[in-house]
Amino acid sequence: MSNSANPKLDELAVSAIRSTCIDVINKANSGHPGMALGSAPIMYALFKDHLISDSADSTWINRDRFVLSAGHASSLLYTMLHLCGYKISMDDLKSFRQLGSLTPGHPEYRHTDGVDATSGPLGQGIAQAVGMAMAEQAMAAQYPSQKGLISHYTYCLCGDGCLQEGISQEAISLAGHQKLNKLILIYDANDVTLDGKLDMSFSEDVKLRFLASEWNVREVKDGNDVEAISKAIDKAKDEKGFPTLIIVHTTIGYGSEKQGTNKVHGSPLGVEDGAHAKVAIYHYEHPDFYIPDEVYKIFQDSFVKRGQIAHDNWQKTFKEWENKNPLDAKRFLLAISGDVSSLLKEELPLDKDKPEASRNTSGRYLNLLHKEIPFIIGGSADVAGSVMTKIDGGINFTKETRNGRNVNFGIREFEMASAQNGMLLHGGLKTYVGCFLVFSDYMKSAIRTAALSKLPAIYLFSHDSIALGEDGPTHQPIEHLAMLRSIPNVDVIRPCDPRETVGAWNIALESKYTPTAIILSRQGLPLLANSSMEEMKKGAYIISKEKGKTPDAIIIATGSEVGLAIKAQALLADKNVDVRVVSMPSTFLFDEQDEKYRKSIISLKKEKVFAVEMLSTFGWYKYADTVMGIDTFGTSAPAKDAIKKFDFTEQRLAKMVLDTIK
Ligand SMILES: Cc1ncc(C[n+]2csc(CCOP(=O)(O)OP(=O)(O)O)c2C)c(N)n1
Repeated sequence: MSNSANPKLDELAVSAIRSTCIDVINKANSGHPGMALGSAPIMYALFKDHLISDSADSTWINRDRFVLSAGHASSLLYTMLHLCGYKISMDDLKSFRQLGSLTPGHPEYRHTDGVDATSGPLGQGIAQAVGMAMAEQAMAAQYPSQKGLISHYTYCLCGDGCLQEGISQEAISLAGHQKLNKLILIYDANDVTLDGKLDMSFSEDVKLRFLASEWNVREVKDGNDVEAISKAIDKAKDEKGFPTLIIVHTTIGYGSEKQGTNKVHGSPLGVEDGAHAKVAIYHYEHPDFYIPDEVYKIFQDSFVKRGQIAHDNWQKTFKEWENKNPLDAKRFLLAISGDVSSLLKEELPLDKDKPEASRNTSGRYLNLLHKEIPFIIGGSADVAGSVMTKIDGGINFTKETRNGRNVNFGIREFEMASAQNGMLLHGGLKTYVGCFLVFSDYMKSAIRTAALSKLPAIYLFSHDSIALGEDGPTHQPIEHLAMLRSIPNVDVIRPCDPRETVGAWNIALESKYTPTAIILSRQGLPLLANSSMEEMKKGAYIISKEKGKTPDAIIIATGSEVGLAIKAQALLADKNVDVRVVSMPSTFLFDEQDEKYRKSIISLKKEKVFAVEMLSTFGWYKYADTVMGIDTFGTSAPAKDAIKKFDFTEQRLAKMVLDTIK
């Protein structure tokens, strides 16, 4: 319930928050005061009256989640976290946006205590919040023996910019369809963006749009009315059937002489305007960076106390439940730890006489994993039957069956990847998402956010080259591996056979801070004699050794091209050229090895090193002077004809080696 019983105190607190934001941004001479000043009453109402979280333990699994989708209003979030007792001191606020500070330009998960999600790329915060709300429902259903073990709200604050981004529509459409009634999105509607008035580029009826997407919509006319905002949140919490949007009409840069205009969106107010806003508008006559004790006390008596009590009660419930259900509790703690290594027991049978597409091996292994890991959940963007993310006899995750672990994300790749981020930010689940490699472009920014947030996301990307055939160049990936490999902290693994495919999955499952993209073929791959799950952990290894002491040349290959390289090796042997073939499923892991290991695998000068991959050559020149790849778009034809057109044969590779080393 709202407890905005003392309007005078509310006013003082909101003024203190606004004044601190002005000071923080003025001192940094950088930042975005517009939304911070406009939506201060929203954050005040939310943190004081509603949000349940323990600032003494910001990782408590059953806390309410809060995502500032409009990450540029970070000064406001940091100020709130400071007031609520998180590990952000006044000195941290004073070093806003400075090198090495705890208060970077936009909120960064794992960097600042209390920040539940990295945000700043507009729209992605909403998309991640949807994933968090899904995770809450999924986890709650996974432990039916204790009602309320997981039961919390997910709040998100967005601006006009977030709702203009296409990703927001994917996100709200999925949330509405999934009836995520514990998701509450608050919209700071100030009708101004960076370049000017919103109506220059946006005229849709947001309310109708959300209603059409199966949301409940509330509206607060006066963004300074703390009580009205708080009451709207109360009502949203009571909503049983749908997620809720609360539109709050605010004034950008409230208090500034430039309020209501884009001039206050992203420039500091400066000393004069700042002082005027504080004194004349907020009636707040205190030195810079001063917050009165009564304001701290408001948060001590509300947010802090409420969070501590809730956390203590939860711990008591957990202990009692643990005593009665030790096995369930063990699973719960394991799920939260994210460490599944003890669960990976069974081995997948691999057939040495029958080639198998790596997407199929992946699908078979995933089915096994679903049996072994009760908290693994995932799905695809409507290509489950093609990427093999279908679980035989699996239950779909729906409003009626929240225990389902098959997620139908719909054809919403960007949201799918962002929702996975949200699920991982929430914790307690192992996740994977899948689509065709060529559409990884749609997910790029979410993958980048996962990598930056150090989330162990798993992407299954199938149809990994022109060898997918008939669908043609729109569906044939070329530059995509180069793109994925270029993102820092993303492990791209392209397995060469069924064994490496299982190995890739295990690496992905054991990763704690790195997203993994597993690149899967549509065509069959034979089980290669010397492929190794153990060796591939080093990113690259010798899969087919030279005959003599030192090879004449080294061929590095990935995925389906490893088999091709081994065939070329045989052709070259007939010509008395002694070749080593290196399988390099992961350039990321290989680059992490020490120099001694790297030199033991690639032991020749670059002139004698060749790389082969049926995609862009971009990036391979780091290891090899000669690269056989494809730097144009593909073609629509049966796979064998497409491959023939690009002359992707062992004969060409052998000739390339022979011509070069002669
Ligand atoms: C994807 C993305 N595009 C562009 C930006 C740059 N940007 C930051 S804030 C902003 C305007 C946002 O407008 P609004 O949400 O109304 O925020 P307000 O002006 O109220 O602060 C833009 C374009 C961004 N952060 N993310």
